[in-house]
Amino acid sequence: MNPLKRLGRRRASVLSLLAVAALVTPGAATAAPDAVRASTLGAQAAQSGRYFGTAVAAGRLGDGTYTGILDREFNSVTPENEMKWDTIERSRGSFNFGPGDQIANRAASHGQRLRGHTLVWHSQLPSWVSSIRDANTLRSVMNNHITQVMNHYKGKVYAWDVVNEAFADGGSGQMRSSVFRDVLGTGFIEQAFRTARSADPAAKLCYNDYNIENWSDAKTQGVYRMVRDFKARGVPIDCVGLQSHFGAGGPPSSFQTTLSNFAALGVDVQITELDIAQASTAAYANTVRACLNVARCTGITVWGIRDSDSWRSGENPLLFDRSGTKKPAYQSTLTALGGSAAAQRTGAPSPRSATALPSSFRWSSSGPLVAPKPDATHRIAGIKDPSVVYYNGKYHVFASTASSSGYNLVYLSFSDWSQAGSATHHYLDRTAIGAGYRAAPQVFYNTQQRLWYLVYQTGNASYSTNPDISNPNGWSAPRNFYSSMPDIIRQNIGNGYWVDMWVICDSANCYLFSSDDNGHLYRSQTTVGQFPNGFTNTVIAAQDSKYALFEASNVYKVQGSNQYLLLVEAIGSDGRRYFRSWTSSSLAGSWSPLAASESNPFAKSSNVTFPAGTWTRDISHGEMIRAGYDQTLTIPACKLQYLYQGKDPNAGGDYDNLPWRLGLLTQTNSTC
Ligand code: 9MR
Repeated sequence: MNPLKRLGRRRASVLSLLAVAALVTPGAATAAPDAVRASTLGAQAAQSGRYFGTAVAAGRLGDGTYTGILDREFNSVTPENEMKWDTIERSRGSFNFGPGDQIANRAASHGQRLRGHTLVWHSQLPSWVSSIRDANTLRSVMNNHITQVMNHYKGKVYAWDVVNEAFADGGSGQMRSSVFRDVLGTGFIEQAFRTARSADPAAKLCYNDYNIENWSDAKTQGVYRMVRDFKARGVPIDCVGLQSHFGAGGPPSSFQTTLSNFAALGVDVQITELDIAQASTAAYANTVRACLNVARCTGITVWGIRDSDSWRSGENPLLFDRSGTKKPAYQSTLTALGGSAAAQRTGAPSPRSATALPSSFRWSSSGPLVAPKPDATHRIAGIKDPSVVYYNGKYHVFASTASSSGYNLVYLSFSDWSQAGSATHHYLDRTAIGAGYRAAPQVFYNTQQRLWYLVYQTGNASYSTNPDISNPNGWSAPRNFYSSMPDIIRQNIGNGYWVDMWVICDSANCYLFSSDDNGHLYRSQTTVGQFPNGFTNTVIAAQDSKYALFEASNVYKVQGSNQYLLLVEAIGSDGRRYFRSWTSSSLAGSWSPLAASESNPFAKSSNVTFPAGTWTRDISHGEMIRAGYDQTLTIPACKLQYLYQGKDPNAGGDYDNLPWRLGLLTQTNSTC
């Protein structure tokens, strides 16, 4: 938003809005990015550089139906039991590599990669090991086992589950009791990883566990702390395996967050033992999408081929039925692996409609969570236009600071919303971003460039970059996306203002949206490779009357679906701010109304309850809490949360001096 334009704006009265018609998209929709659709799981996963694997049982390799599917569909293999301690070293010092070799050699001759599973595990452990009570003996037994097995499979195993399932279920967040922990202490994991690195420096070393998929679980947090500690101290670890044995609902809604947060520590993440009770199409697709949305999620392994091969066969959790026929979940998995581009290109209906957004919304609002913190040199009246990502265990919020003397930016971070009010405000005018007019920030991580971007308005569309989001002093000086205002905007802006720049990328292109406070939403585009340069082809992406399509547009990818969501802030007939919403199957496509009218708004005081007291009638400029933090701006389909600006309904006077505060909406009518 522009500081020069606001006097009297909130008093504007607005004629009734023709809000239900689809927004106009001049010209033909741009073709979806090209992708060649593959017909098998492995080949489709390979298009994004990932593998799709399965657990294999040596005892089934004589079954032609089994091997037929194995060789057709999968490009990675994990021995289900054949590399476990009770098979390989049943008695001390006597190694039996036969069944493991059978799988390893077969995988090599079929061009499938091999995950080694597993070196140190409390289960399927012979009693001669679990009865050792002397630490020196156990240490040398463990180190010898790791070294012998890794030496034997050197060059054949791409990644090893060095330690499996060492953490306890429940609320402790601690390691479970096992002979290794009880005799060697909690340092046994570090010891195992160090031994593994020296045995085969080329293999990726993973920690593998179950029930670590839900981000807030104590077990997840315990494993996260361990990996963070290993990375901080230089203990060798390359990957975390999330087994992902899911119930019928599929992955928890935080699954992608968990994958991203582990990945952000500097490790690969892999889904290592996927199976889902009853194998719903949506649950499988959601799992795949979460992985595809995280650059360092390098592969997915299902824990068996046919339902009859599964350790949970009573729950029919796999992709092929007992006769080896593809189940519906096979198709949704294949489609999800192809990403949205393939589905758009073929025009196929989304098999993931179960995760689509509802067509009306209800919300509950917090009280004001963040207020301005003026100091001697920052006379601030309002905090506005928040942008937020959850990264590395913290919310990182960027916002405009406003007063009648001008606008600039502020950064704060906190680990949960109860601490938002007490967080330190870092004024970004003290950094290379500099003083002067900067407003309406948007933050995301560019995974290709490994850089954070802060997009904001300066009169032009500007950005700064930073390798470390938590370091406010790391931002570069502003640079402009455009050399000057694009012609089409100059021709349509009238008496409006060029505001609220927003960047979102799919796998091929990045798009820059902006508003003109005159009923137009603009869109420019460049390729992912050229970003942040090369924004051209500016078009009117949507238009309506001035107050019906005012400003503060947001565009997101909806997780687990082919939907993009557009929100635009409007001014209602009561003069108050609210949001309208549309969806599209393509960022360059035309937008269809979702909850797009004053009587069925996306978010307005009329569909928000205020259990802590009605502190605002405006639901104004803000951002969704995302499922990740990268340039795809992916949001969950369920239990949406929206950080917004609101203000005392009785406040008046100079628009720039209004007492804006930040509050959080939580969706109350989520159906999933
Ligand atoms: O699928 C495996 C099954 O055949 C074995 O009987 C079982 C023994 O514990 O192990 C199963 O695989 C497990 C894997 O090795 C580790 N994570 C949990 C898996 C399912 O129990």
